[in-house]
Amino acid sequence: MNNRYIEKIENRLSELFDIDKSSQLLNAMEYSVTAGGKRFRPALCLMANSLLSGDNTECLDIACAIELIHTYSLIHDDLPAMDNDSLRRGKPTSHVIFGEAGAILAGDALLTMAFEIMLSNAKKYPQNLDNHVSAIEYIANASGKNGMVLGQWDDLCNVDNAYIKEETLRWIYSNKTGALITASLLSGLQLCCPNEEQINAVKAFGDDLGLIFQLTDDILDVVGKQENIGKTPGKDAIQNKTTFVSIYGMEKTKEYINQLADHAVSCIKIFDNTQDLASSVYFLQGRV
Ligand code: GRG
Repeated sequence: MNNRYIEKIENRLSELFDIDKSSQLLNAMEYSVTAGGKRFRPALCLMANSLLSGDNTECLDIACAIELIHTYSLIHDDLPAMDNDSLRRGKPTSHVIFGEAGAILAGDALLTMAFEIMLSNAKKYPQNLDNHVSAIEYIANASGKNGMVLGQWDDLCNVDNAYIKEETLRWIYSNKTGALITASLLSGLQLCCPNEEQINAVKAFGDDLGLIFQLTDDILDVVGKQENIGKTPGKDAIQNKTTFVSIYGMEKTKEYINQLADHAVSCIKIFDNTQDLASSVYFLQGRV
């Protein structure tokens, strides 16, 4: 992953939390945001923006808002009512530190803050307002009942179900994980007023990348070490979940990742400067 993007994201996230934290709520929000995520989704947003624009200034708050949404989803996913985990990003999970109610509220407030930031940012660019609205729409659609929350819902129905069909699994993955990854890319691109061909190319790339992301996550759940993945490994087996690895085995899953990776990179050939996006694919491949 390109450090140039990560640095911009980290600096802006620090600025966004450089506010009065007399309320413990703000501390709880900041705790999870600064706990050390890879910043994969916001980096994708800036990389897609860079396909058609040299300067990410207009896009940076959208990228950071995506990271806040992603962080809220991790806080809620770790709750006892969901995945019930006590480790995330190598640190105790939010509810371990702030209690269950505290973690729920920190997640709620991060989700809302994301939209506050994107709307305030949009107002700074009245000449490009329509594209900002479309970018926010991509993110809203991918985060809620048409995307991540729906995927999480269906995924919870997959607990203790070792025999779900591949088709159902793909549906869960594309909503739970893929939707926000694709929306991260499309929102960044959208600010540059892309044509239909460019949108379709980035969407196809995002759909492959989202699946690669989830498949590598499935593999890491089996072979990853807690100190490297920052969370408890082996959860899928404990919860008796169907995954690609449980259906096809490790080697076939890796082969499929490589096929998807080749296809993803070929989808964006219509752009001149695809090194950064291609490197995001290689980064995921290199994790397993
Ligand atoms: C609770 C609404 C709600 C949604 C939860 C994110 C999610 C949906 C579930 C997390 C479970 C999981 C392991 C999903 C697979 C993909 C994923 C989101 C992994 C974590 O993302 P990374 O690896 O984490 O980008 P960092 O910490 O680096 O940001």
